[in-house]
Amino acid sequence: MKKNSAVRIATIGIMSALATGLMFLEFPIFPAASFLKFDPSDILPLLAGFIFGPLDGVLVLLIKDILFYLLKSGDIVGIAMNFAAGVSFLLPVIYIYRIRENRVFEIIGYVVGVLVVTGVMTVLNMLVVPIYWKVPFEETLKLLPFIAGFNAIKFTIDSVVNALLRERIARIFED
Ligand code: RBF
Repeated sequence: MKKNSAVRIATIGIMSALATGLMFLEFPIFPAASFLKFDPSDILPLLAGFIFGPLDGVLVLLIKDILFYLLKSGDIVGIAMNFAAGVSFLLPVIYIYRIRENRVFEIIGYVVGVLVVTGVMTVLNMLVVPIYWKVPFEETLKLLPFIAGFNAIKFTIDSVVNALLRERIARIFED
């Protein structure tokens, strides 16, 4: 797919703005770990990654997180965790899809992406939560099922929505 750079830059801008808006819909899934908030905004970086490439996906994610930090959150730790989760999901999905651009590799990508983000964020939370919330490590361990469950649910939903939308949206950009 050939992409003209003005279209690419404009689309990245629109996708970043839309993603920022979607992030405002955030809500907690588990009352026991209410700092973990679900929002559907990571679908846009993923779409950008499929259409333009992995680095453009990361760019949409970064712009979304910076804008959300400035407009609403003000919490650099939460934003950094959101970014870390987005990247550790997006990169495996896109790089696996690029091995063979077909439905099978797309699905393998989603499965590996969900496993990678769940593993990475579980470890990261074990390191960050005791410092961020000033709770002992044993208390943090009790949150482990919620942290793993949260990431698995969030990124499975993103995968399903992306799988349903991706081709229709990518078609708009075909020359
Ligand atoms: N977002 C994720 O998608 N996965 C995570 O594992 C995750 N862990 C977080 C841990 C802490 C301590 C905080 C403060 C936030 C975390 N977030 C995570 C981001 C959170 O869900 C939300 O998107 C941001 O806090 C912005 O409101």
